[in-house]
Amino acid sequence: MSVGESSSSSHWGAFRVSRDGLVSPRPGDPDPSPLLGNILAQRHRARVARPSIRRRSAGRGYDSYEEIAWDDALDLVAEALRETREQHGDNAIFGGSYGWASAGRFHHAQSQLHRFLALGGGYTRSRNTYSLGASEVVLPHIVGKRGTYGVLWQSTDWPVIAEQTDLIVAFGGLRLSTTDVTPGGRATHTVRSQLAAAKARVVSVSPLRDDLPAGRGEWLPIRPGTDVALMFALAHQLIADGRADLDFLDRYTVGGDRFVDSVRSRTPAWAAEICGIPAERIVALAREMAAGRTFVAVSWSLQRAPHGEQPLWAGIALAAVLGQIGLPGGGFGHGYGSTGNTGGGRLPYGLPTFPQVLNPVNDFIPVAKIADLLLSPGEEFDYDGGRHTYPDVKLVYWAGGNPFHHHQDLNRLRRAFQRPSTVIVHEPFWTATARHADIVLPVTTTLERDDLGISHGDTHLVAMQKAFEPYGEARDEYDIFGALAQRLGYERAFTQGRTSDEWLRHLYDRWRAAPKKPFDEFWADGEMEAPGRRDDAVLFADFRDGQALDTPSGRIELYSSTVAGFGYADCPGYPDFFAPGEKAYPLVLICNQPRSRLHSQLDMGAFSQAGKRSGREPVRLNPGDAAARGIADGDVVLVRNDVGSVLAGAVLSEDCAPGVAQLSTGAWWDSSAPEVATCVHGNPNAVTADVGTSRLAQGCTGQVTWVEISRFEGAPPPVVAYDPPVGS
Ligand SMILES: Nc1nc2c(c(=O)[nH]1)N[C@H]1C(S)=C(S)[C@@H](COP(=O)(O)OP(=O)(O)OC[C@H]3O[C@@H](n4cnc5c(=O)[nH]c(N)nc54)[C@H](O)[C@@H]3O)O[C@H]1N2
Ligand SMILES: Nc1nc2c(c(=O)[nH]1)N[C@H]1C(S)=C(S)[C@@H](COP(=O)(O)OP(=O)(O)OC[C@H]3O[C@@H](n4cnc5c(=O)[nH]c(N)nc54)[C@H](O)[C@@H]3O)O[C@H]1N2
Ligand SMILES: [Mo]
Repeated sequence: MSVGESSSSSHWGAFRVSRDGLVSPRPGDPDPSPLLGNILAQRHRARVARPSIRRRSAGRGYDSYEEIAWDDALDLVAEALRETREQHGDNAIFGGSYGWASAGRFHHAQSQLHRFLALGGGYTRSRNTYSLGASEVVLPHIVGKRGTYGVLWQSTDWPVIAEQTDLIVAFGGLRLSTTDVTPGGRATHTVRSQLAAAKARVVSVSPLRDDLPAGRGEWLPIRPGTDVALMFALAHQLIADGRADLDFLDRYTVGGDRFVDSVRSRTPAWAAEICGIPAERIVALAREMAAGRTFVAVSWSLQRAPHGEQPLWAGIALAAVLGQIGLPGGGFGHGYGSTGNTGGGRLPYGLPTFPQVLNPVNDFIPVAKIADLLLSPGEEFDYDGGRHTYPDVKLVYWAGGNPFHHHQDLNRLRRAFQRPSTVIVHEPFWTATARHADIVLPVTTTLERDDLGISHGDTHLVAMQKAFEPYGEARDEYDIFGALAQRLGYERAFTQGRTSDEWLRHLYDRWRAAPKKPFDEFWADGEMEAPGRRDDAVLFADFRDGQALDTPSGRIELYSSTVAGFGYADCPGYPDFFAPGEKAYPLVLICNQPRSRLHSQLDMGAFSQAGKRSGREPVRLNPGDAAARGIADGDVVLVRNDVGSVLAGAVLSEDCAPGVAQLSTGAWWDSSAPEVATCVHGNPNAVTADVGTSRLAQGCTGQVTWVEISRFEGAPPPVVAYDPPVGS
């Protein structure tokens, strides 16, 4: 590193900050992410400068804030926690606090909060993720717990695919902008080069053409929500052609015979009607799949939708019919265009993370049931074969997430957030969630503290070095929780007597990576190559070689008597096709991940702002659909349905299949003109429905909704989402 330069990292990659405060990519990253263009917005005026409390006049989400001294704010928070525990019990505190927070293993907001709350008596938590809600619950029934870990976090590595695979059939595509991001960051972006180097032909089955880089393969536009029909028809054709691997089904699966029977009537002609892909194209694709080494890739997005369990199960069934599961470059994979480290190697040791303690409270919610939890205390819900009860939550504590970005049906969530007695939020920024808190505590960003950056399978450990003094009076989460624990009488248990600096050295020293530089040398170099990394894994190779899965049968369960025993009509014990059904609105709205930022983070950053249209989030639609509605490129449009409405800037694009529109997530919710729209800026969760995938997983279904789009007449209201609600 040059003199005065500091090293840092983010979920979208490692970078350097010069003495003058300029950001440049980590020199060793061959394909750095353009999202680095947002980094300097960490110093934007939308920051929370001082602890703030809500002026209680209109209700959460409507009020302005008053700044107070740190000691007073900490006293208030400590008192609220003590009172809630004493009067209502530990499970009256909801500390799920879902969200991505920032890269950095020590100052990771949720790890800090969970350790703090667990040591104080516990908290109601959330299970699973918005990313993979359906997969995390259904996969263990299909391939067992270990198999699930393999599918989600190891999988077949890209170099193996690049060398061995003849055909990748990518349901949901292989979207490169999504692979910019890896939870925890990644020092080296390699998906683009590996996809370019792969010999395979790629068929992208997706509603959007640019879910695959231009020129890299064939686009098969599909009606969203109908992939299972296509998978069944492909399986049907393989069987009809005598190309199904019946030996594999017999030896390695249970329910293979049942599956073969069930797709007998699922002809290509049947599927064509449903999914919009011509029958002869389906027949030809099945034959191409049988002709060589074929990899069936299913993106995470497919399961973030109603009945999201099914594309997983049907995709595995299709790969099982091909019989190449466990062969190099064949079989099944999940999330290859969803994150930068799927198929991105593995390290033979864990990561240097902040240690957690056992949470003594057992109450939980499936993560996307947050509004139901707050609205319906005492009510029962189904989850993975169990019946559970929502506890009566009185205090919500959120650090490192933005539910008023990430949850569906934001108006309903706002109603839910009126219910608890106390809402506490830690945020660097005045996000929509901070604006629903009673007490907002300002926290530092990654540029304002030292930390360690690394993710699963990463190539390097990155020194994350403080480049700026904290903004305003912002503090590190560690210091905030230390001060609260001190007030509550368990400071020593929380800190173990270490300062932040001492923790960093401690985590580094006990980290199992070997060989390892001395800490000071690593810190001066700014990084250290992760020793012993490998990227030659083949998913389920050991299973094919005879090692049983940890399912009840030891095999892949294409029929699960466990799931069948739950008796859920919306998720039976085998893969099934559920038609999206008749909709009251004509356009499918794809609410995918933004290419210009991570979720709602740094939406005010230069790269995110450059992608806006007419000052709003761009909504893309097919030129034919636009013409039919008198919409021109650049028009401000109203996107609406029964849930709500949202303004956005129209972008006409042949990359959207007819009937498909696309509005990415993450524009900051702006509810300043409710007479015009639920959000005047472009957050799609103004119009998504708050329903789970099924009674099995109860996962997030925010990926798709159905809408009408029209030109907005007149002068649209200004976007004020980045203006802090502080002052008179
Ligand atoms: N419609 C629809 N909705 C979706 C999705 C979809 O496909 N469609 N996708 C879903 C998915 S997969 C996900 S993962 C979620 C993402 O939802 P979130 O993870 O909640 O979204 P982020 O914008 O990353 O929110 C992280 C917040 O943490 C704050 N933060 C950063 N660093 C720190 C820190 O050190 N301390 C504290 N206290 N705060 C910090 C940031 O400012 C930001 O406000 O969205 C979900 N929502
Ligand atoms: N740049 C950037 N990258 C990110 C993120 C981000 O916010 N920004 N978020 C990260 C997170 S938290 C996650 S969980 C992952 C998510 O990874 P994914 O879930 O894979 O990503 P999405 O962009 O939501 O969806 C990918 C594509 O799926 C297609 N799709 C949607 N519905 C259907 C369908 O019914 N059938 C078919 N065949 N295709 C469909 C859409 O065209 C969409 O572009 O991305 C990660 N990467
Ligand atoms: Mo996610």
